Amino acid sequence: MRWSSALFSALLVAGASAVPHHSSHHKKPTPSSSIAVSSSSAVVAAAAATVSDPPYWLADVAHQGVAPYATSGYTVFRNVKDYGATGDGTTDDTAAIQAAISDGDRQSPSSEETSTKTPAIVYFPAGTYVISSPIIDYYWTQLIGNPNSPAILQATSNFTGIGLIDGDAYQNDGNTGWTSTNVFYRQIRNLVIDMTNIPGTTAATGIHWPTAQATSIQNVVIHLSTESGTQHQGLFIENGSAGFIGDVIVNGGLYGLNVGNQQYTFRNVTVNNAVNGVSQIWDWGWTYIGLTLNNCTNGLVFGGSETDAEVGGVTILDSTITDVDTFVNVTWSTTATPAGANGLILENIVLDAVPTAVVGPDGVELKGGSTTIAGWGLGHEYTPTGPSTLSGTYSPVSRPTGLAASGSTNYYTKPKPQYESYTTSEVVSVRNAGAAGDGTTDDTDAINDALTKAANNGSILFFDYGIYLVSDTIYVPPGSKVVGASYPVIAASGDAFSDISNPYPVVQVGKSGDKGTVEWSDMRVGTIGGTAGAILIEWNLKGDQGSGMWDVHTMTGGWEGSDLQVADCPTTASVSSSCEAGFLDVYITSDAENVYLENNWFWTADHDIDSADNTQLSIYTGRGVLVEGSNVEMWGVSSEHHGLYQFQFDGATDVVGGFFQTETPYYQPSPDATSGPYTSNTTWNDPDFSTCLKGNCDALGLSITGGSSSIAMYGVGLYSFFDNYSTNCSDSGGSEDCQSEIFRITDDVSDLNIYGYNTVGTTNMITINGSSDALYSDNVSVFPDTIVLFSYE
Ligand SMILES: *[C@@H]1O[C@H](CO)[C@@H](O)[C@H](O)[C@H]1NC(C)=O
Ligand SMILES: *[C@@H]1O[C@H](CO)[C@@H](O)[C@H](O)[C@H]1NC(C)=O
Ligand SMILES: *[C@@H]1O[C@H](CO)[C@@H](O)[C@H](O)[C@H]1NC(C)=O
Ligand SMILES: *[C@@H]1O[C@H](CO)[C@@H](O)[C@H](O)[C@H]1NC(C)=O
Ligand SMILES: *[C@@H]1O[C@H](CO)[C@@H](O)[C@H](O)[C@H]1NC(C)=O
Ligand SMILES: *[C@@H]1O[C@H](CO)[C@@H](O)[C@H](O)[C@H]1NC(C)=O
Ligand SMILES: *[C@@H]1O[C@H](CO)[C@@H](O)[C@H](O)[C@H]1NC(C)=O
Ligand SMILES: *[C@@H]1O[C@H](CO)[C@@H](O)[C@H](O)[C@H]1NC(C)=O
Ligand SMILES: *[C@@H]1O[C@H](CO)[C@@H](O)[C@H](O)[C@H]1NC(C)=O
Ligand SMILES: *[C@@H]1O[C@H](CO)[C@@H](O)[C@H](O)[C@H]1NC(C)=O
Ligand SMILES: CC(=O)N[C@H]1CO[C@H](CO)[C@@H](O)[C@@H]1O
Repeated sequence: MRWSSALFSALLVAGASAVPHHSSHHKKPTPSSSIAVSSSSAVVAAAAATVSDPPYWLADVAHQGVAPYATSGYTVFRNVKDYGATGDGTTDDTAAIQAAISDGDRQSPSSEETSTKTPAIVYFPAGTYVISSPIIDYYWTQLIGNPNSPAILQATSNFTGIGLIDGDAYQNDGNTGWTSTNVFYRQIRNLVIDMTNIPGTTAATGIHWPTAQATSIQNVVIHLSTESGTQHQGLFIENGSAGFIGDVIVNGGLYGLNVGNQQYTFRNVTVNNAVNGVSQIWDWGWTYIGLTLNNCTNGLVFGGSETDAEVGGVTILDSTITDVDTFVNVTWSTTATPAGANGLILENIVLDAVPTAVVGPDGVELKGGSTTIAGWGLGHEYTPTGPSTLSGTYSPVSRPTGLAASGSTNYYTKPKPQYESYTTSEVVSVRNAGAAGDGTTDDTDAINDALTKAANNGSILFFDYGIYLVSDTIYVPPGSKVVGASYPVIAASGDAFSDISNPYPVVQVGKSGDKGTVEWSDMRVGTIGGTAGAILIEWNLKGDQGSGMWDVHTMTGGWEGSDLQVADCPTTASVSSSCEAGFLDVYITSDAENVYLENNWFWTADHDIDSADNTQLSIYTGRGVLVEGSNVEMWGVSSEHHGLYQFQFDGATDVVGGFFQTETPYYQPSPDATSGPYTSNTTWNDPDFSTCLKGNCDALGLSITGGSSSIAMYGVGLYSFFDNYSTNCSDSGGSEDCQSEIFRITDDVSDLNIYGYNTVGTTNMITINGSSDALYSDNVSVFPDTIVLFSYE
């Protein structure tokens, strides 16, 4: 996430005069060229009558969140009506909403400061809120409406600015307030954004969202002008390292989505009646699952050009395209440069009245019609018959029944549960159950007791915001529904977790043999001080389909109260046990079945969020995510800065997911994966680093071993930016030798398919049984190196 080299050759910014022009070969309309306000085209909606706010437990429960490191009396939960917003459809509520967001000692984009100390939920009761200028989002903020009657945020006809909600506002110096790749822990959900009062000829943006990991937009509808010549756009993302967006609908506009970012996972996003469904400005990789485009002129259009690619790759699966002239317009051609860029994967796509499926500089690449695309792609492929160029059909994997949606050819997916029909009597507050959440009191017993009681009577166990210190394992029994307010943290501390030779779980979801369902959302698990033996999340549950974690993250170090900050673990210090803070982040054991992960970021801090300048630090953890179980889905999952590997699949079966994103620790190879503090242990089937390919022996991004079978990954990015804190090895046009290898297959792995595979700073892209299978230099792409399809039988 923190990556600060100026490496993009071109990015474009459209939609508001406030934004300076970046040099760009994309020509997008700007207000100066397109303002032509026509009152006849402005549809001014009649003022909505004030609507009552139906019950919603999250709004109706007692609000007892405590942020231990904020100023005293700091309020976590803010109802915009308590700050004077009316939601009456006529009063301008902009200032009142902004007051609700900014109240307290919070970090605004103009401060350029990041902070874990001042979390907030800003709640919008049902109603229509008139908005005349952008709502400026602050750090660590969740903007949440009522799922039973989502609030409408309605732009005035003379609204100006980039985004009715601006997630990272441009400042006077021409830059966004925060470095987009450091914008973590944000959420927008259950809102309707209505831009239709703004004349179509005026550029307008629903949400401006240049963000990074652990961010999401869910259950949001954006209405844009459908007038001829409309200049509206729904989502505008020009930068960042994200992230997840799901269950979003955009109606109208020049662009439904105008988006560029290192990587993203979009699940169940619909664009209706736009000129361009998706403008893919730039990316390294991107996963769309469940994309629906209806009645658009162009479906998805690649940025860049045949001679100057901007798109590394796009993977689209389980999608439905209807009444669209051209589904995908690529910049790929047989002679396009760089040769490895412009990857495209289309799998299980239903076309209805789509004359052209794929077009590019060479003309029509795939005809359309009313048909289903089983599997089709463009780019470099590596299959058991060797490397070649894919430009046509491929045989899609046969999907395991355990991963299929019932009665459908699609993969099973499940939005984050919001329990919208629950009443407050079905919610148990962990604070009421005796937990203090103050970062110092031992809350182990109170939490364990509350979990058992809530699971026994079917209640939600609600974690009001807090830092919940635990000294022993938290056991989450079958039947649990656990929800946090603005990502409270369960933080492991003490002797039980400190022995590197006796790894010990912090949160244990089910014990061996437990069956049932667990749903867990909007929380973090972390550690305090030296906790070399901590397994942050251990999942043993033999679950029902739909058991899982949504927006549950690990955060090891880099936050106030963790005792793992800059003063504790500076990059200049030698390795010491006080900065060894995790044995393994997530362990999905061989007992586990049916585990659904969506939007999870398993992070060992590379910098201190609560330091003034996001100062880098060196915290040592062993392993990222170890999967031994079966029927595992992972949509939008990142694992970063663990010493031995980020993801290992060991004897795992029937796994699907994407986008998988990783980063190697910045301190490596000083020390590297052979020299600790965590070293390869055969008990844990760790990768054997005695056999590294020549060059740096750094942590693997992805290891697949131990007889794993039936694994399909739709979008993977394994990044190694640093070598002993220098980016020289990954700089654009550089040597790509931060490490020698990053993805290993060992043992009798079978039925492995990887689509849209990217690496950064790595000489050998794939290692099979100790031999290199693919060199970066053969697959040079935009910034990363890209292989569009890798299959291994
Ligand atoms: C995008 O973000 C990167 C990394 O944070 C930064 O270096 C770059 O300047 C940004 N680009 C623009 C156009 O803002
Ligand atoms: C926007 O229009 C409203 C009424 O339609 C008016 O009160 C307000 O002054 C206008 N704002 C600007 C900035 O022109
Ligand atoms: C997709 O999102 C819409 C709301 O935007 C929701 O009604 C629908 O159930 C979702 N579909 C799936 C498959 O999750
Ligand atoms: C298709 O989209 C256009 C432009 O937004 C709109 O005018 C038209 O009504 C839409 N057609 C249908 C059938 O919805
Ligand atoms: C595809 O995009 C190119 C470049 O923007 C454009 O010139 C061409 O007309 C587009 N093709 C179609 C069929 O829309
Ligand atoms: C469930 O148990 C908790 C804790 O004992 C109690 O506070 C709550 O009222 C119970 N809820 C129901 C619906 O029985
Ligand atoms: C390997 O792991 C086991 C079990 O966690 C532990 O007992 C043993 O000490 C470890 N070995 C080394 C060399 O760290
Ligand atoms: C890593 O960088 C530091 C600071 O530049 C330097 O002192 C150290 O020798 C380097 N280590 C290695 C192994 O190159
Ligand atoms: C990185 O490259 C720059 C420019 O070539 C050079 O000055 C610097 O010493 C290099 N840093 C390291 C750590 O090699
Ligand atoms: C890798 O080794 C395994 C045995 O451990 C073997 O089954 C497999 O065929 C080998 N793969 C290749 C490509 O050599
Ligand atoms: C497998 C494959 O297509 N390799 C190509 C990689 O890119 C170089 C140029 O960048 C080509 O020469 C290779 O043929």
